[in-house]
Amino acid sequence: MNMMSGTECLLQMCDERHELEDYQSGVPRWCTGCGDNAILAAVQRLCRDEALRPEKTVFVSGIGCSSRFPHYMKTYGFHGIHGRALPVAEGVKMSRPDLTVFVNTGDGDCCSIGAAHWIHAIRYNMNLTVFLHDNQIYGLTKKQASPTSPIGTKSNTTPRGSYLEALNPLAVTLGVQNASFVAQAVDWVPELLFDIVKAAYHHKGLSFVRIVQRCPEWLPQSLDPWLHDPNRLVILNHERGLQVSSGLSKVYKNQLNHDPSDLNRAREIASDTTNIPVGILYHNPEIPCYEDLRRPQQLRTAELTRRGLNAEFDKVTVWPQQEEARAA
Ligand SMILES: Cc1ncc(C[n+]2csc(CCOP(=O)(O)OP(=O)(O)O)c2C)c(N)n1
Ligand code: SF4
Ligand SMILES: [Mg+2]
Repeated sequence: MNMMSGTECLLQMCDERHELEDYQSGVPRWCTGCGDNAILAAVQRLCRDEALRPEKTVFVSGIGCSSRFPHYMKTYGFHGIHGRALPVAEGVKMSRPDLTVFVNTGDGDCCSIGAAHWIHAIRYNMNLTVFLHDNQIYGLTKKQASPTSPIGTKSNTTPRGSYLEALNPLAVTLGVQNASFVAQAVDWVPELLFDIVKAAYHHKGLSFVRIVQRCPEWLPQSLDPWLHDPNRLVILNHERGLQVSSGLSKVYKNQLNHDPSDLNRAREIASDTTNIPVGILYHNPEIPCYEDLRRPQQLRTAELTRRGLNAEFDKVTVWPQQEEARAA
């Protein structure tokens, strides 16, 4: 048996205890009051509380203000291309199922250019934690309407106001086969944001969390009706979902006892566009993850990769004997 010395044991304990600073990298360049700051704080706290090993943790993003997220995490990260965060994350998870993989994507990134990847990622249900930073606008490129912009939004691409009802990311996700965890948070209630992020992390399968996020630069007042009236947030509580603290319950009194295993009720709740439902809409831990179906319990070792590559090269290699045989 491999016995650890006292010093080794102590070193390992120190190694497993992490502080917030162990996950913080650089100074975020987001605007003051941008909801992305609150999301970053919640996720860094999660990493600290769960003692995630930075070298075993990956943040993958697309392009956008929100997609700068991996730069601010002292973990592995991949700031990808617009709309392609999910397939990159799936590739990482497929070849390294031992890593914890998070995805940060914007409403343009996920629901517009990346919409096809979004649908299929839900169906594949790989073990990823996905945060949709939904500020209802293209922030980085300076105010173009996105699919989730409310009808009438004036922007550079819709100067007379957008004509279509906003796409509902919760309803879309809940409509796809194999959706296994769907939740909604708002950036301005940090306690609930953290609880939802934590529940998403603990789900095995694709956790989809839409976070309603403020963009004070381009849509400064758009969320004011919900921000200034706590009763317009419907807090979903349940013994199998979130348990809201008594302190928070004094402020957010509009609460709904919702069993997150009830898909039809989750769909009804998702369709409420007057209020913002906050909490876990749907949770089904029984749906298998694609990586487990494809390669149960098998880690991609260096030897396996070498064998696979050699087999591929062999298919196209022309050996000297074959050349000679062909010439004869
Ligand atoms: C293929 C491609 N098309 C367009 C762009 C330009 N572009 C960069 S970010 C972005 C939209 C970002 O909006 P969103 O995903 O909502 O993120 P936010 O900035 O709001 O966080 C666009 C259109 C690009 N980089 N690549
Ligand atoms: S433009 Fe909007 S989304 Fe981008 S950093 Fe500023 S407030 Fe945040
Ligand atoms: Mg956006």
